Order: sequence, then structure tokens, then C-alpha cells
Amino acid sequence: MNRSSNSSFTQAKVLFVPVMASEPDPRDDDESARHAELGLRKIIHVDMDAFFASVEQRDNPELKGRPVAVGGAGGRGVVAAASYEARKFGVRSAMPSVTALRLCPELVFVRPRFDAYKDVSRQIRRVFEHYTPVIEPLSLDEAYLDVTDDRLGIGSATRIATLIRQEIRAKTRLTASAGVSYNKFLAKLASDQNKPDGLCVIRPGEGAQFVAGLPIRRFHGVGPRAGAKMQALGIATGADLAAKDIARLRQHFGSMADYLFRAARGIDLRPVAAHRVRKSVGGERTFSEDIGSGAALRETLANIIDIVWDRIEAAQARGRTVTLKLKFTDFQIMTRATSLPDYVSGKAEFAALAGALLEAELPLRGPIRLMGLTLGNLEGAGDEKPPRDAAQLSLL
Ligand code: TTP
Ligand code: MG
Ligand code: MG
Repeated sequence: MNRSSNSSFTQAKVLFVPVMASEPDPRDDDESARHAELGLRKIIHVDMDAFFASVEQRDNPELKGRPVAVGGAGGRGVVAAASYEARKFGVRSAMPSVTALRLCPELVFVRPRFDAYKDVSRQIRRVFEHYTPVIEPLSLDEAYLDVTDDRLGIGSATRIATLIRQEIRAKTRLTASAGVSYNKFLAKLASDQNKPDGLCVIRPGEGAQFVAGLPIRRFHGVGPRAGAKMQALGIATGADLAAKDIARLRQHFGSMADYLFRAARGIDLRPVAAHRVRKSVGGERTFSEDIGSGAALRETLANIIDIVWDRIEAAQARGRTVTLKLKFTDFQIMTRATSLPDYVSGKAEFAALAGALLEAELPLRGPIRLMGLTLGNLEGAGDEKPPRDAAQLSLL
């Protein structure tokens, strides 16, 4: 992620300075009182620094201080994680390995060890549980925590974030960054602000200004597609987004519009969902050789149907939408979906729907390197509504 946006903050009136771990912040006491008064939540977002790469550097001293990429070095390889030494050369997650090597010829490639990452993930989860039961993991290396009513009665979210970072370091010998704020959107932005090994606090009243100067690609949920649309609409920063009226946003961004409208003002109504409802079940396969012929595509689909249906049964999921995803050799992704008024009745129907989606696209415009299939619109998903938060709603 690009953090050159820091410079725009230094020009703003409010400075978002790193908070030193050892330094008690005199504003902490006020913080609690003011939060309670406004009915605001206290949210922490914790994210490990250069996660996979840091675990590899920890476990292999030869890698310490060196530019490391976790991923496959081969022709098709992609960088999953880059150590901060590698990032100085411009190496980033999701970059093709050949590009990474061109930028940094000394780059050391390491194969991922998912078991080691899962172990650390469990360790940090236990640290979080020490402070609050309201934990929403986003991936192996990050989670939102609602510490409005923390278990130990500490009261200050900033203090809790500091303790969590210390405890993670002691237990895992790895560093984590944390963001503290009054909603998820701001807390996630904050955890990214002073990486690595950083802490950033965005206090009530500071959110809108923090967001105004942000490049839009740092907004959580704005992917490459929404990003391109924003660019076409002349939206480059949070301030540009805030200048658009809700009707126009709905016209271009559909169901995401309300989230964006609020986010541009530093408002986010989503609760920390400790038991997040699963939205889809699926799987995908990348091939060692590109596939183009109809026969090979059908065979591959049959294979994926088997794998995905097993997962659907294991999860006891019932859903109404089947989505087929194809990634072409030029990395263009195409998705095709079909929805039923009722739940897909069984494997035969699931296979028939998936097959029809593929047949409708044959012959493909070129060979593909990946095929994926998901069952979405699951039972139970979408029933979840954020609780009304009077203080935050009144800001709209
Ligand atoms: P991130 O938290 O996005 O990145 P990071 O921990 O490597 O670095 P940062 O200090 O900026 O947080 O992702 C966590 C891990 O997830 C990362 O170490 C590797 C994996 N990952 C991928 O496999 N592919 C990806 O495209 C990304 C972004 C991450
Ligand atoms: Mg991380
Ligand atoms: Mg992460």
C-alpha cells in the first residue's frame, strides 16, 4: 500500500503523530468520558507488519535485514509478502515475482509456510481475547476489536492497543501496528498510518479531516474497479468523495454508496461482528498450463464443482447464487452469476447452473489461467443490520 499520503497530513491542521508506547497520553481520561457522552464505540484495528515475511525472518536468522519475498520465484510466481527491506526497492504484495526481481536483484524468495502463519494467528487471537470478546478477524494477520467495554476495565483504547502490541511482541517476537478510533473504517486507516511497528489514534472530531486528504485507494473496500470508476469521476481524495451527493454516488456505486458517503465524512456504522456471517462458499484453481479448449474447461469445471460442493456440504450452507469466475492469461477477470428465487436444491442443480454459465461463454476469447466457483446469497447472510447508533446517525 502506498503511504506517500503522509505528506498531505503534515499540511493539515491536525497532526496525526505516532504515539510512543511508553508515554501515557494525558488525553486518555478525557477520551473515555467523551466517548461515553457521545455514545461512540472504541475500536482497535491490529495488523501484523510484513506478516509472512516477518515470520520467515524470525525463523531464519540469515534472512534478517535482507530483502525477502514470500512466494514463488518461478515464471508464474507472485509476491505474497515483502519484507520492509524489499519494499524500499518497490517490491509489493501481489506483484509478479519477475517484476520484483527486476526491481531488487538481491531479493531472497522463500516458500510460504502457512502452518507457521496460522500458529502466529492463533497466538495473536489469544492476546486479543485477553482484552475483549468482541473480535472480528479480517485475515490471518489482522482483526478489529471493540474495546468499548474491555474485560479488564482499562477504559483507554489507546492504552489497550499499546498493551496488545507489547504482548504480541513478547509472545511472538513479531511486531504489530495498531489503529485506534471510534469506528472500524478509521481504525483500519490508522493502523496503516505509522507502519511498521506503529500506533496511530484518530480521536472523535478528527475523522473527517483525516479522511479528507486521503487518496481514495486507501479506503477499505475500494478495489481496482471502484478505483477506476472514481478516477473517471474525478474523485482522487476523501474530500472529492465528500463533495459528491448521495444520489450520484448511488447511481455509480449502488449498494456501496451509503458506506462511501459516510466514510468520506469519517463515519462508519458497521459494528465489529464477532461472529461474522459467511457470505459465500467457494474455491478456485490456478492452472500450471493455460486452458482454452471446451473439453478441458468442462473437465476442470467438473473438478471444481466436486471440491466446492464438498465445502458447501461441510459448511451446511444453502445459497441462491452461483458465480463462475475466469481469469484470462492477460489477468482480466470475468465473472458470471445466476440467481434462483429459492436455494440451490443439491449438487446436481449446482453443477447444472455452473455448467450453463460456462457454456454461455464458449468459445472463450482466449485461454484462462484460473477458474473459480462460489455459492453466494447464503441463508442468514444479509439479515444482519448494524445496530442504530444515535450519536453517529445524527451526524449524517
Ligand atoms: P497484509 O497485512 O496486507 O500485508 P503485510 O502484513 O505483508 O504487510 P503490512 O506491514 O503492510 O501489513 O497481508 C498479510 C499477509 O497476507 C501478507 O504477509 C501475505 C498475505 N497476502 C497475500 O498472500 N497476498 C496479498 O495480495 C496480500 C496483500 C497479502
Ligand atoms: Mg499486515
Ligand atoms: Mg493484513
